[in-house]
Amino acid sequence: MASILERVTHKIENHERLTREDALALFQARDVIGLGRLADQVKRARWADRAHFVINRQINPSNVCVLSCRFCDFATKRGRPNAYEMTIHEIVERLHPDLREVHIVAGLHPDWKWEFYLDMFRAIKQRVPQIQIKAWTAVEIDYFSKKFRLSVEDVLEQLRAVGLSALPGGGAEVFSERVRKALFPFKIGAPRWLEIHRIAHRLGIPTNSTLLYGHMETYEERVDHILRLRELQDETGGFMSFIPLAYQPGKTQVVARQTPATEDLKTVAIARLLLDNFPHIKAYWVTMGEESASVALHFGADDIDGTIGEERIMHAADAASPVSLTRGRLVELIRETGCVPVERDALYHTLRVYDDAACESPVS
Ligand code: V47
Repeated sequence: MASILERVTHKIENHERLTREDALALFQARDVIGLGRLADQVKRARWADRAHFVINRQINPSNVCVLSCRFCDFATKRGRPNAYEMTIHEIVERLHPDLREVHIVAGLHPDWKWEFYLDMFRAIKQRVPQIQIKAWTAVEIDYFSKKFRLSVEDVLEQLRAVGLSALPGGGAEVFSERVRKALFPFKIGAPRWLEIHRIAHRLGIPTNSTLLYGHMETYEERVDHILRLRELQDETGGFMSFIPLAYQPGKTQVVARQTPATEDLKTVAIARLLLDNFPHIKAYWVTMGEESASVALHFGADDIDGTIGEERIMHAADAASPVSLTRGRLVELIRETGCVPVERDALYHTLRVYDDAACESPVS
């Protein structure tokens, strides 16, 4: 009988879609290298040897949050020693003219007014007019809608009017009611997360998607999550990328340690094979680490995110990665894998292809 890899290879060659059963069998397959090779072929058919990155800055304006999700080491309450809140001035002074993307995600702040969020974007655009703002997860959009009594459409349209370009993919965690009840019972679940992304896509706002894995979810739950994203993408076509986020256990005691590299690489590869309608699979170096992220570029990923500058969510959970990488390091990291670095903007427009190593001057 043919192995699962042979069966899946046959399906891919015949442009047949992979099923839930295929994906579950791939998670059990022992031939991780063969799986990676197959995902790499699929990636190469789309992107050849290109690998994307972005000159970006992450800003997490506050960790004060009305929720207290069990898996999260970032959120806290006002008055606690680790609580912080940035002013608009403090946000804006983190930006510089070379940036193409600012990625903003925070806690669900109990007191900030709607005008504060709008003024934040106005000030960002005033400081760096060409920057693209990728901000607020579906969880935050839902919170704004309820707190400020606006429809989701109004929230998104008003944010777009002051500079929003795209939504990040966070807040999805894992689309399992079982896990939600255990780890984030007061956060929106799958139907609302998907609905908000559907609305964004309908309004022409592209979005990303994530999966938080490596805690208490099963392979079935991981696969169901990815398939629900595939289903919405069939309907709207509005997702740019899928980002598997390896859980950083921090001090939460949800699990003892982070998933091993093989698990991260399998998840990237299976996502690339299942998500035949997604342009990009991102190996997020902050959670995977630079080493696994670079190997992931041979396991189906075509993107490694960006310079970041500062990251507080994963680092509150003791992520071992640095908080920032330079453009030069990202270019080098991609080149070391044999891929061609492609600098992109937040919407994946190509800005520069680093295809001539010989005439490259050192990049900062
Ligand atoms: O929703 C929280 C996750 C997400 C931990 O769209 C954790 O390009 C691992 O939205 N270990 C927010 N993950 C991050 C996010 C994101 C990140 C990178 C790229 C993009 C993009 C979006 O971070 C949350 C949650 O799922 N998270 N705590 C943790 N300890």
